Amino acid sequence: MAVGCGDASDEGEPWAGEGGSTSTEPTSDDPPDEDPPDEDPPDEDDGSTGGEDESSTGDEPDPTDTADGSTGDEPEPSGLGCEGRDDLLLCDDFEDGSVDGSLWNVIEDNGVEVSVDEDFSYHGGGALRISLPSANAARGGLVHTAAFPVPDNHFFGRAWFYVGPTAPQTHSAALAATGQLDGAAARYRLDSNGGRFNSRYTHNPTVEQHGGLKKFGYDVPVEQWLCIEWEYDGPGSSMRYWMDGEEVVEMTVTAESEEQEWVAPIFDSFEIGWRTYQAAEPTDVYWDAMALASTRIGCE
Ligand SMILES: [Ca+2]
Repeated sequence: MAVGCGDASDEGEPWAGEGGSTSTEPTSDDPPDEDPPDEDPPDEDDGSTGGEDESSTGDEPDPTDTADGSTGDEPEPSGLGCEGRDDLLLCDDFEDGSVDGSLWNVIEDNGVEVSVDEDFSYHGGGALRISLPSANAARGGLVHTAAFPVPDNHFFGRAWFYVGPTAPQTHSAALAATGQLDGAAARYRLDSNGGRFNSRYTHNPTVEQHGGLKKFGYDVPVEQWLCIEWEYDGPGSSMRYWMDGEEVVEMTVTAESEEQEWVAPIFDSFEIGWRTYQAAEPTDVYWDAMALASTRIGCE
């Protein structure tokens, strides 16, 4: 069962996830080699005091930011299924046996296979599976546009994540919300480097740091399900993540926390999947019980 707030009018529309509807080619601000392998060495295990990458993120976020009511309260369990969830902007529990083409455009670049696995899931009897070969710029995922723009350009997300048998150690991207800002794609993302999740912002005209601005982090668990929640607040230039229900404050971005504001575009698409900018060991990434909403959704 999968539901979206939009109708199916976007079905069949060319994938517009990378910089609007102009092209399906990689955009200039996000080439496959955007990050060299040594940009975020795997041994970087201290995101709060890391190397040059952290130079723009010296302001530790105020943990009290989590108590602002709209984002910090633990939601009441509302179930993981999508049946009847008209309160959500988008919901897919991958229970239909295949990818719902009315909601998603599928990306399979450089040998990646995207499918619904009915034998392995967190919830119910199906999950999205991204089978990654060892290849540069391997990219598999789903892009949704119909729910965008979202109210107030501000949304929350929730999805259950699994990777195995290994977690890619090279630079990878898992989630991305994209829009146009001053004529170029700007993205709020969840990436990983050296097996560690990080908040990420890319907008080539204004971000000089190679590979984008980033804040570490959270160790990517291997062969275990992880509930990932996120908040992308455009007007607030704010990004938050929760892992298994706990906010990862090291990854929290606000307009006040950064030397350079992470100016959000008007989000026009959302991508979930996995892409490796450099070759990693072959592995599988799974996503299940994903949803987008205007309020925090919760893990169960
Ligand atoms: Ca499922």
